[in-house]
Amino acid sequence: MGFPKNFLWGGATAANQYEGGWNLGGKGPSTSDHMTGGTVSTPRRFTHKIEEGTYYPSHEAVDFYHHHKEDIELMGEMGFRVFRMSINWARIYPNGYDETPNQEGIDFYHTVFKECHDNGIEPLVTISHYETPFGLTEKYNGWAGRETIECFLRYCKTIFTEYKNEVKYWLTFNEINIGMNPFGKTLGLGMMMEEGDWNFGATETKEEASERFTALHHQFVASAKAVKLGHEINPDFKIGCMIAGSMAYPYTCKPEDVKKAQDQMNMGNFFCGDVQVRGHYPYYARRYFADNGIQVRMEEGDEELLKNGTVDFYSFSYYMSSCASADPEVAKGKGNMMMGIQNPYLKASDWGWQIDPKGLRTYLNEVYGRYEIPLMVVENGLGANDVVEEDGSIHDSYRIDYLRSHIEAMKEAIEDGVEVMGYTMWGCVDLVSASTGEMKKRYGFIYVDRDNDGNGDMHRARKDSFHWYKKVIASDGEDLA
Ligand code: BGP
Repeated sequence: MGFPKNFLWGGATAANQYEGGWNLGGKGPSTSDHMTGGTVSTPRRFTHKIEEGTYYPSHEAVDFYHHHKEDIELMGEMGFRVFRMSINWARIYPNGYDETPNQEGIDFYHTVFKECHDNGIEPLVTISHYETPFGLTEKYNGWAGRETIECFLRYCKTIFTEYKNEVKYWLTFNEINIGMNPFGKTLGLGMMMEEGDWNFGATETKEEASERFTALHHQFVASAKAVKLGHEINPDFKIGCMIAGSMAYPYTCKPEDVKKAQDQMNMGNFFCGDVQVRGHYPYYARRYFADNGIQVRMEEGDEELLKNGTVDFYSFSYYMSSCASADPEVAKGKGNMMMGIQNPYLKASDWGWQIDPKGLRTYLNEVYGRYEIPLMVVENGLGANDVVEEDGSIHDSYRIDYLRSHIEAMKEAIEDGVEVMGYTMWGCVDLVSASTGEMKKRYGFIYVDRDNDGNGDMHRARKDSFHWYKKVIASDGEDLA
């Protein structure tokens, strides 16, 4: 009972929010490098050209590029067994479509992986985490172009070969189901978006929706081919999918609400996992596409490819849950990427994300029951506004409470019989928020001196949660006090 001894405890980051050095060492720009800063009330803007005098938080982010040694040592001090990070695709292939890789980029990650191993940490690498090279966006409209599949495969071949003895765990696309929403078309699918505010409530025509689902189909094919290729290069590789876990409850027990919640779970949560784990489109796709006039451009042989490239494990992010109602009048939550209806039984974070640890246990059971393959929680955490005391200490008891309750729920799920491989808390070092572009929305065990406008000397500091998590890992999840 309890957490297995080999449980992969650790933390997670993504290059676009963490690494910086956006134009150093031969790196090209990615879609994220074209997103300006924002706040919970002011949306981020997407610009086609990099505007002089405008602040783009990913450009320096929190400068892992120059702080990797220090950060990985701090992770080692906490006892991390795994560190989830992403390789910045445009650091390896600056335009995405280049014929040859950038050696300086390749060397950078060799250094990082060596530091991980020197500190007893196994890297878990996300191959694409909101980092489509901007060159591909301009040339092929990102993943809407079928050519992007081959560019991605070339990139995968390079990194799988280079790092085959340094990295064992891989994820193909971060939160691939962000592409199920119009707001995910640029960040997730690398498609060109009109200049202007990033709009979470964006609507689209049937043609645009067809283009988006075609782009997503290309990612499914690319993911399947990558899994197959990875296993050929090193049969010990474990390659997973990564889903934005969204638990939707019926707002009432009215049968209409129950059906609405089921639809929301299918289209919002299960669709992509169904393709990547089972190797074919789910049965409900046909009706959804027909009802919405969506036509996906598929080629002969694609079905076979999907079947032959199913993932080894299912990973997901989990932050909150939401409700579904058939009544359009029921109030919507605010400031929430998934835009669910508020649950009267739950409290929300300062950014409107509804905190629901028990939902994590339900979610784990739900997904394990569906697929019966190992699961991994690769993102979970609380974005909060931390206060630095005069003596430099940071007392983040609210974060400890959040994490404790979710770890307890995960433990219950393990005792229910669910196979969970590991847990990487999101944003273990403070980093840029994906939805709002802020620094103020902090997740870390490790504080970084950097604010929303790019001020600060980037020094690192241990928060109270740092010492707490160290105890959690040392006790294999037994000491959560
Ligand atoms: C997920 C992303 C991460 C991360 C996290 C927290 O959607 O995979 O990149 O940012 O959410 O979200 P935010 O940064 O908006 O608080």
